[in-house]
Amino acid sequence: PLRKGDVTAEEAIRHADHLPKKLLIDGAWVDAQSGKTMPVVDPRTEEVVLRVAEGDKADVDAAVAAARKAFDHGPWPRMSAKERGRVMYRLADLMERDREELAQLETLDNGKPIFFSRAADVPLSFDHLRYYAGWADKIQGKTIPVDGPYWAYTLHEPLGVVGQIIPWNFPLLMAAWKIAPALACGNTIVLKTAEQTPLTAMKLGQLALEAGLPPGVLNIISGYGPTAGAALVGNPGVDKIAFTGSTEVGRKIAGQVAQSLKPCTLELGGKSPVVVCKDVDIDKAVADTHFALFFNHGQCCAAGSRLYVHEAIYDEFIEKAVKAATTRRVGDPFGDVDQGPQVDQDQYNKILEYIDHGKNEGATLQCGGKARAGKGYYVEPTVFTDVKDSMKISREEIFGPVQCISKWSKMDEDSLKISREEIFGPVQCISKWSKMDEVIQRANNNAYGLAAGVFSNNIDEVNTLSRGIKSGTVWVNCYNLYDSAVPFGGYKDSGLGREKGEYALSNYTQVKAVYQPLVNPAW
Ligand code: TXE
Repeated sequence: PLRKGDVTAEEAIRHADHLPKKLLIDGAWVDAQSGKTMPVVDPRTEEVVLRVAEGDKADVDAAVAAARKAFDHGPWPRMSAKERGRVMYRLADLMERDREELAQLETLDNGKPIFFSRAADVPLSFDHLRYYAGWADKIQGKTIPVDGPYWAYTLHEPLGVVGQIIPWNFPLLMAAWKIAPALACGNTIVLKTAEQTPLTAMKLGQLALEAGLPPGVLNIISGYGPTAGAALVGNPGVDKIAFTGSTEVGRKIAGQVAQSLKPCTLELGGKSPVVVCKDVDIDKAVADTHFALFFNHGQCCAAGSRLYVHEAIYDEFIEKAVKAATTRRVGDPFGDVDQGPQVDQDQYNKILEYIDHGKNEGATLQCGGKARAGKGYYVEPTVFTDVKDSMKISREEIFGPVQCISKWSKMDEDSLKISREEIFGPVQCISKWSKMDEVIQRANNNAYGLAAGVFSNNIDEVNTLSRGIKSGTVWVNCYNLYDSAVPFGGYKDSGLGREKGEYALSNYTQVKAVYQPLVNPAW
C-alpha cells in the first residue's frame, strides 16, 4: 500500500541513472553501433530525464546472431528442463527482491501511479516468470499407437530464435508475458522494447544475467518501431514473431511474416463492450465499470470502452458513473493519486482529438473533456453518454480516460400477465427476445474482439451474453483480472493466438513426430 509522499521522482531518477542504458547483446551491455541515443521523457514534466541507446538494424542483426548462436550451440535448449525452470525461478526471486526499484522505474517511465506499479505491474510480472518456470519441466509430447509393428511419439521442441516486440502501457508485464513462455520452452530471444518505455526491461536484463541466464538467451534492444522493430520482423534468422501493439502495425507485421511463413502471434487493439443488465447492484457495477475503463488511464487493450447500460437503470447509473469520474484523483503518479499523465505527446493528442470527435458527433459530455492545465500529459477523466454505435468514439480505440456510455433495453418478458401467471390451458405464449439479441449484436458490431464485461445477477443473461459476445475474454461481474494461468488474446482485429496459461506454450514449441519399430527387425 502507498504511504503518501513515501517516494519521489528524484529517487526513481537515481535508480534510472544506475541502469546500463545500453543494448543487451550476447550477455553484454553495448552502445548502438551507430552511437545514437534516444530520449526518455518524463510524462509528468514533458522533459527528457535521460537518454538510452537507440538500436537499429545493425544492432538487431547482432542480437539475432547472438540469439542464434545461443540456440544452436549454447546450453539453454540443451540443459535439463528442471534447470531451466530453476534459472527462471531465480529471475522471479530477483525481481521480487528489487520490486520497489522496478515499480519506481515503471512509474517514472510510463506515468502510472506508483500504487499500481507496486500492486499490479511488478507482482504480476514476477508471478508470470514463476508460473512458466513451473511449466519448464512439464512440456511433453505423447505416445501414439499406430498401425503395424511400430509406435510413434511426439517431441515438443523449441522454435529457435524468437523476436518479440512490446508496447509501453505495461512495459515490464508485457516483457514478462513475452519472455516467460519462450524461455520455459527453451527458445532464445530478441526483445524490442517500446521507444517510450525502455527502463524496466533494462533492469530485467540485469537481473536475468544475475540469475544465470546464459549469454545470448535474452537480448534486449531499445529502439523505434520502423527501424529496430521492422528489422527484427524482417530478419531471416528469426524463427517466430510475437507482437503486442496497434492493429495497424500488427497487420503490417502479419503481411511481412506471411511471405517468410514465420509463425506469428499478435495481441492488438480492442474496443471492449461491457453490458450492464438491470438487476445489478448499481454501486458495485458503477465501481467495476469505472475500473474497467479508467484503469491505467484507459491505456489498456482490454479497456471496457463501450458501456451498454440497461434503460431501467440508465439515469441513476450515469449520475453515479459521473461522480466516480469527477472524484478521480489526477496528479503526480508518485503521489497518492488514481491517475497520472498519459504516456506521451502522441497519445495525449490522439485522446484529445477523440474527445473533440465525441463533442462534434453529438454525444453528451457529462464531465472532463479537456486536458488539465499546466505541464504534463494529463487528461481529465471524461464521460460521454448517449453515445451512438456509429460514432467514431464508439468504433475506434481511444486508449485514454474517456468512458462512452449508451443505453440498451431488454423487453420485459414478465410484464404481461399471461407471461407471469400460470394459465393451465391450451394457450401458447410466444415472445420475442429481441432486445438481448440486439445488445449482443451491438456488442459484436465492431472490428475488435479482445474482451468484454457482463454485469447481471440473472444466470440466463450471463450465459446468453458471455456465449454470444465474440471476444477472447469475458469478465462476469468483475473486470481486469489477468491471472498468469488464464489465456488472453483476441477475436477478429484484436489479434492472432493466445498468450498466458498453458495455451501460450504452443506459441513457442513445434511438434516433431517420431516413428520407431516396436521390435528390432534383425531379431
Ligand atoms: O503503437 P505501435 P503506438 C494501440 C492504442 C494506441 C495505438 C498507437 O490504440 O493509441 O495503438 O500506439 C513497435 N515494425 N495500442 O503508436 O506503433 C513500436 O516500436 C515493428 C494498443 O505506441 O503499434 C512498439 O514497440 N514494430 C496496444 C510497438 O510496436 C513496430 C498497446 C507498439 O507500437 C513497427 C499499444 C513496425 N513497423 C498501443 N512500428 C495493446 N494491444 O495493448 C511500431 N512498432
